[in-house]
Amino acid sequence: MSKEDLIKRNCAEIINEGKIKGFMKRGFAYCGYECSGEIHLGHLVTILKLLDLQKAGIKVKVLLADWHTWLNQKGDWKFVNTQVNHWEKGFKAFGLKTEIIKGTSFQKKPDYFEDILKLALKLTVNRGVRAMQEVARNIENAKISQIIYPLMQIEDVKKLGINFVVGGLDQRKIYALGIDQGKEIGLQECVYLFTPIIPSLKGPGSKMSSSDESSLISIRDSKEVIKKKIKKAYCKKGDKENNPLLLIAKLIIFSKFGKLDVKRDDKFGGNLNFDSYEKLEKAFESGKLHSADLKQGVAGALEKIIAPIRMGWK
Ligand code: STL
Repeated sequence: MSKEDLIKRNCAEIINEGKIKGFMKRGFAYCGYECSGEIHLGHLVTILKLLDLQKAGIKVKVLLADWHTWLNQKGDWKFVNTQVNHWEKGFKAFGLKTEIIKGTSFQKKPDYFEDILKLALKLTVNRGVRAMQEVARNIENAKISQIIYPLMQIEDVKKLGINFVVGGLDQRKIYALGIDQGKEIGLQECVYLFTPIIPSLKGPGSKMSSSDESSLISIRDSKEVIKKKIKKAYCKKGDKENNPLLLIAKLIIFSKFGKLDVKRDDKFGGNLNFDSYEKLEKAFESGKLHSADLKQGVAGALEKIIAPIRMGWK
């Protein structure tokens, strides 16, 4: 796979795709994270995208957005600081060669704040709230802090000198604000790489979310817990759009290993080895691959991915 294809693979949407080549020689990539709750497979999708960028020769930064976490009402500073320490340990365990930056380490400068106010002057309250629709806690009672939040996210891109912005598709409306109003603060041009959202293990309607333990698989889950959660997961034949296991296979397992092996008893036709996601999807759709076997294969591969991270964490 070419470096450009590596950067582009598995994205739900790319903005400014034509600029990828130009930025490849000198670009920086980043992804920001609120630090609260478990690091789960949804986060792993963006981390693997950062790894793709790193393999393509691009320098990577991870932002632990402590101030954003606090602004989004996730907890007080005692909570946020404890979480940031956890998350830092987690990220170190991934093997990303990255600079890990705490938001408050650069966001407290006067010129950062001045840019926030320049953006605030141009953006309606309405649009600010809409941008936060998929991210904000308790959006029905949005606090002013939660519309300051997206403005800061845009300014982060400027201050960190980023050319490749990585985020889940739920971040799209926030960065779109920056694309529209970035000229107010002299925001540089960027490639935006949005990754798909992994649905909840419980099935359609919600995403894998740090605030719902049964929706997610955490990088701290034991082998047994992974097995148990996968066994219970939504996996309806014929519904390939909302199937969390297929998406986990595509975005995480194939991204990491390029294959998926399913152990199966001889009396059910013996082991299956898939060397592309497309083949796996076809086999599942046609009924050749049974839900229980898909689950066993996914659980086994996830344990291989998570075991070293879990170990590194301790
Ligand atoms: C969430 C959940 C999550 C990540 C984020 C938000 C992203 C936050 C962020 C903050 C500042 C930035 C970039 C991203 O500059 O997993 O609710």
